[in-house]
Amino acid sequence: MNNLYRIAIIGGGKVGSALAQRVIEKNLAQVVLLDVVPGMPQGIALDMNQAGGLEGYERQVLGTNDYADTANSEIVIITAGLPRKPGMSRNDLLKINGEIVTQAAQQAIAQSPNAILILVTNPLDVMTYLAWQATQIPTQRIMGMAGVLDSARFQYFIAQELGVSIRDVSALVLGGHGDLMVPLPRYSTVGGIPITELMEPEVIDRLVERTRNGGAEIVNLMRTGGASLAPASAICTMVASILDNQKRQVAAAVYLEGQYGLSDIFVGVPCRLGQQGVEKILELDLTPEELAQLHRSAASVRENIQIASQK
Ligand code: TXD
Repeated sequence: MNNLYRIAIIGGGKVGSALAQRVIEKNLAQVVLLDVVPGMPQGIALDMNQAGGLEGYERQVLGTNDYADTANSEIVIITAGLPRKPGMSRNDLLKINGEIVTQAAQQAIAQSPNAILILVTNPLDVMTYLAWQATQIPTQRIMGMAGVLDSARFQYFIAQELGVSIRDVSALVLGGHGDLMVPLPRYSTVGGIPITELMEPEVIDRLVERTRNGGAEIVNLMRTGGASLAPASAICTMVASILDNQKRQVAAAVYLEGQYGLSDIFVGVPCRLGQQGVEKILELDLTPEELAQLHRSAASVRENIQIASQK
């Protein structure tokens, strides 16, 4: 693998900084960490670079407030955004983060016109659509991270419930990254055996519900801020698959043009990730109920795109 790859992370908050750490610890790429807060990404970078000798990594993080430093990145990951503050409605947040993400995507792509863009900021599927509209980059080169994380959460809950090694569990979650996401028990397995053959339906329903509320459960426990470690691992999995051309088959928010009866929308479905970005979208033979759930989730994404796009 060419170790001189360069990735840019826009937004050096909890997820952005955790991702920077994952990427350099795996020696995957040089990292440029950009944030609007002066000094903050520079401080994080210095702190992480000083651990290089102890952890044994040679890649470094460059902290910056200037997009020029992100030039010629192979991948740009956008985690920039504001959390919801008291008195701010969901719709207000939608518009504010929409503006942040739109500007971040435009400025980053201006510096790295051939980059692959991975969106992370919530509401994820909506932000991915807005970033695509703002940059007009080919749809193969833009995607949102949610399915890998949601599937990892489902995977963990299944392993815990059955008391089996998490390594033998493979789980699949489709749809938008919200409480209408669509965990798919039929396609979730332990050592190749679908969990529908290993657990009672009520137990599966409980795990599905917990997966849907996976992010909120952590926010409720932590009270300030939310998940960052598993999200960073999920993004890092996508980054590694792209840089290393691994062709991992994962769920990600990708642009649909008729698949699953959906068009002109980004929503989570299984796809293969390699050097070209989204190299293949897989269309599963869903049951009418599963398909209806996916359409419900997509309808809510579409509604939010409209709200975010209103001036
Ligand atoms: O599955 C998923 N997609 C997610 C998404 C999993 C976890 C977190 N998810 C979302 O990612 C979350 O709801 C947020 O929208 C983002 C980032 O989460 P994080 O926990 O890292 O938020 P922070 O710590 O508030 O960091 C956001 C940073 C912060 O440092 C701001 O100063 C910065 O974004 N920020 C900006 N950077 C650059 N440019 C602009 N305009 C900007 N505005 C804010």
